[in-house]
Amino acid sequence: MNTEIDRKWWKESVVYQIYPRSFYDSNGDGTGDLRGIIEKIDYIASLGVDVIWLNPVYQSPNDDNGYDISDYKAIMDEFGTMDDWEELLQQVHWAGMKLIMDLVVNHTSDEHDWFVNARSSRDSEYRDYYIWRDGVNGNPPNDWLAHFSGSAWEWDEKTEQYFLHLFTRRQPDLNWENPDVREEVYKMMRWWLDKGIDGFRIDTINMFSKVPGLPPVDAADGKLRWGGEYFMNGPRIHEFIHEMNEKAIDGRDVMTVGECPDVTLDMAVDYIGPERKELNMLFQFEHMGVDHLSKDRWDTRPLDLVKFKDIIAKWQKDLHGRGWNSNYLMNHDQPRSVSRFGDDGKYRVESAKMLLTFLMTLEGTTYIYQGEEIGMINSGLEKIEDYRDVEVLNHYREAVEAGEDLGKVLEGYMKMSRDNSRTPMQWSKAENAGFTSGNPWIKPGISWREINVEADLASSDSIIRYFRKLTAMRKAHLVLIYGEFEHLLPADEQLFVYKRILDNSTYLVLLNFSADSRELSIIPENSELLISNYEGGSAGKLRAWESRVYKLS
Ligand code: ISL
Ligand code: CA
Repeated sequence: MNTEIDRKWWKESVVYQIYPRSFYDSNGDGTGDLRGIIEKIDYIASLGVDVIWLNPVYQSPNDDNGYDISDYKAIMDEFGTMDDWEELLQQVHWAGMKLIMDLVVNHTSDEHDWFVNARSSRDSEYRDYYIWRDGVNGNPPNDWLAHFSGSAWEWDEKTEQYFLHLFTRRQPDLNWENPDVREEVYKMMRWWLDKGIDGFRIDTINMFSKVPGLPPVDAADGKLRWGGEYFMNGPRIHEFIHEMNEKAIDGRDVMTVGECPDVTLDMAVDYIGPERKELNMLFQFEHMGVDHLSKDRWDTRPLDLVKFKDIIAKWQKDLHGRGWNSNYLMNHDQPRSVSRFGDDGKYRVESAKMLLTFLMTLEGTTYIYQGEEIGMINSGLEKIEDYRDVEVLNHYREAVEAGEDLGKVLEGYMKMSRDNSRTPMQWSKAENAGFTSGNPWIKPGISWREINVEADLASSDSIIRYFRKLTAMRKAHLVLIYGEFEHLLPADEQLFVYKRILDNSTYLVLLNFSADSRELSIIPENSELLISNYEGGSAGKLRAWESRVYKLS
């Protein structure tokens, strides 16, 4: 008897994430734009991906590269016009793909009309769209630390109150307790959906509901502290998301994926369990923490592979039948996956292919970030002048003030900063990686002359061609999408080995996460090798960063 599988297009999709500012510049002003994406649609479609996720393209003063939105219904001037966007949507659809938009509604820009109005007077009809409080003895209302340094509260001179901002001071938090705010958001979502988009990636969705009273973490010593427990997964969060689903999403054949830092597996089921009618999927961050000692982005340690495997296996097994995974190794907030989980030197090509094999053989929807298909490595920006990310710039200012060892600080940025993934997509060995004919808004990463789309396609060892095989393979073998995950050799410190099982079909995935070769004894004789990142067999041995997928039965 065959297991009933609940097939959905978004479960079978590979999502390709585009950071428009850095993808392709069509008019030589140094900034990527919508027409640039339109020019590259054939390339994207050729990869065999199904959905494009666009990072924010709305009007924004760009304090946080578009995550500070001043008009939800307008396109950022640098990126083009609404007509360009309409054309992009149409062309994506013509190419047989879908388009999802980034929805950023935990906060707006301080230049959004609502906020401009809200801060004009305590009596403004928009005052309650945001979160205002009096100070406490001349200090901010509580000790919460903002994500990108400093207090999460900003003093407003004119109306003499503080407003809350979990991110930069130019990203005031919306007050989700206010039903008018929620209605505005749902109305705006419907407006975009009516244009024919295929869903949303929803930014920081688990931060909408704050604990009433906004309690301090520890009022005693006046230090700033991480207040996550008071603004993540707050008391009304499920009510809000359920309502959002009901009022904007339900009844439409679209997908939603919510970004949820600090969500545990137990919590995840409440967000994505199908019967909950909240979200289809979420991005969890547990595996992004395995090379960290604390919540601090710069506080790193070597990758612990056993722990990494453990986390992945847990999400694979425990969500099976209860929710749907989102599998990713990087995005615009993370360093390059090859530099972080693979080998960005000698075995760059092998390890890039191995990591893609990993992403494409897990249960769940696969998310690939621009450049991952050519094994782009970290940017290698050595000077603070070369950085653009507000997170880095704020942190650096504090590090200077605190008299920290700036050499060390910069090393940290080279390893972990978000600009590692934000330098231009590397198209060719032409000046500026073929990204722009002008002056790029951020320098290309140091590797562009060797690592680029043109060079990759010219190579007999092409990662792109390997990735195309992976996308085709995944479509041809539903087991790779829906099959149950069985973890083998969990304590092995080099190999990640697992089976995928659906009814009578069993597949075996062998991944070498190291440069050392290893003898193998687990491959049955009559198995069929579906794909490997090495040419030519070596049956009894897994070579450096080798990956293989077998069909056992
Ligand atoms: O990157 C992170 C963990 O490594 C997160 O803490 C991240 O900052 C957080 O998940 C929120 O990210 C999102 O919202 C931010 C924006 O700067 C990010 O680019 C976006 O992905 C504020 O809108
Ligand atoms: Ca441009």
